[in-house]
Amino acid sequence: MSAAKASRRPERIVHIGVGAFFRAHQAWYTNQVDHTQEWGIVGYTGRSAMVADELRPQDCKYSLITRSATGDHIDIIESLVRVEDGANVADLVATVANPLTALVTLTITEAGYRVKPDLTLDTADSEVAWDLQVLSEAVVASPVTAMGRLALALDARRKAGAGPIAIVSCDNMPDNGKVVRQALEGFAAVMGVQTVAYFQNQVSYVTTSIDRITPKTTDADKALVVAQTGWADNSPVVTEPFRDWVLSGEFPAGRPAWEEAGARFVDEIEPWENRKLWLLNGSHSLLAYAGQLAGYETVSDAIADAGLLEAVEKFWDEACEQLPTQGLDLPAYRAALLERFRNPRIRHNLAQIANEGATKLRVRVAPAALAQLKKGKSGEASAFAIAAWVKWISQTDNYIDARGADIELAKKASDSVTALVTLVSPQLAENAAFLDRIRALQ
Ligand code: CS2
Repeated sequence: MSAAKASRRPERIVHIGVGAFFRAHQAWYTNQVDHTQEWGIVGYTGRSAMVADELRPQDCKYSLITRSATGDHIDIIESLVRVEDGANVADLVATVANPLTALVTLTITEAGYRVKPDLTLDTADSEVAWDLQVLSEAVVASPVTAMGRLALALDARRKAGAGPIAIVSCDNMPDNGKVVRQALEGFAAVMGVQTVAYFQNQVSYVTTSIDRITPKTTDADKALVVAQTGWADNSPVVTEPFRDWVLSGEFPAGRPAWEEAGARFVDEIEPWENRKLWLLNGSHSLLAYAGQLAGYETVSDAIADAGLLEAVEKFWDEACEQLPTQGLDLPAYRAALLERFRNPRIRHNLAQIANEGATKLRVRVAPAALAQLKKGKSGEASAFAIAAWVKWISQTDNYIDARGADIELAKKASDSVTALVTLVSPQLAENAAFLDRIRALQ
């Protein structure tokens, strides 16, 4: 294990996927409530280790610029105490196996869980197949997927007798706790009965709905931090004032008092996660594709277009039909969303949101469409969102998607519309009228 930097906060939280969203959200909540400095976070990077190189020379501290429509507020976040390259699996294993560690949070993207549409581990994925070999000890090497690495680390915790632990997924997926559980159980199946029992009985899978719009940091943001604070921070993060975190599940080894910063602990999370996932993320994806096709670059530019605003409102109407009318205050939520999307000082690039469309649309847009079809309705507004993706992805090679190989195959199929919609939802692709709507919009 590499030498930990002397720090005031003990290492008690592990985070996998140190991106801007985590630094604006979970790290901010922890920083905000940890008055007694008991909760240090050790971060492991995702695909690129660049953020580790940026943060290490500054003891992992960084500036968080909270950007409202009228001004900026800068806080220094100190909850992150160490950042390691995610490929340093030995270090992750040692940190998770440390009895002081109480929880692991994850932002590894929707595609990072490597599950099939039925949410079980995708053993046909070549990297998952490799990790299964590693974890069954058929080959001596390190796992390469985030879930495979976590499975190895949790098993080391079991062997060390370090006690129970909570895993908290902070990715935009319905029932993300269950997704983690099923992915880990898929790996545990080749790791022995004691591992299976530990994953079932000693690991708590917390489900969460997370929300804070976090655009990419620009050079101008870095310059702003120097001008306002005098500190040449290598790695500031920009975010909006709004933030929300709803959690459901147990923390057997304790947790920071995140509720003091507004996090909500609930028994029934589904309505909250659907409200956020369908209304915010669904319309984000609609704007990402339809907005780029119309020549816009950012969310605030796209939502200023009357036609796109109408498309978003109609999509919200369809999605709201599937949400409970009581307790969610949907009109106020929609009004607040419009205000957030319109924040002219947040440059949230549509291209950034467009990444991983096949997986995102499956959870953000397909559920509303399927529910409409089930009621005998047309699902017109959801079809518009999916049609925008089909059109956009058919016209570009410049996209990021873990399912890129399948997308390219689908694009070459004789009926490419059906093939592409199948990637989003096989069930939707069985509905001829829905497909016709999508074709009409190509
Ligand atoms: C966005 C989200 O990039 C995307 O897919 O829809 O990152 C969105 O900004 C966050 O979920 C907001 O909480």
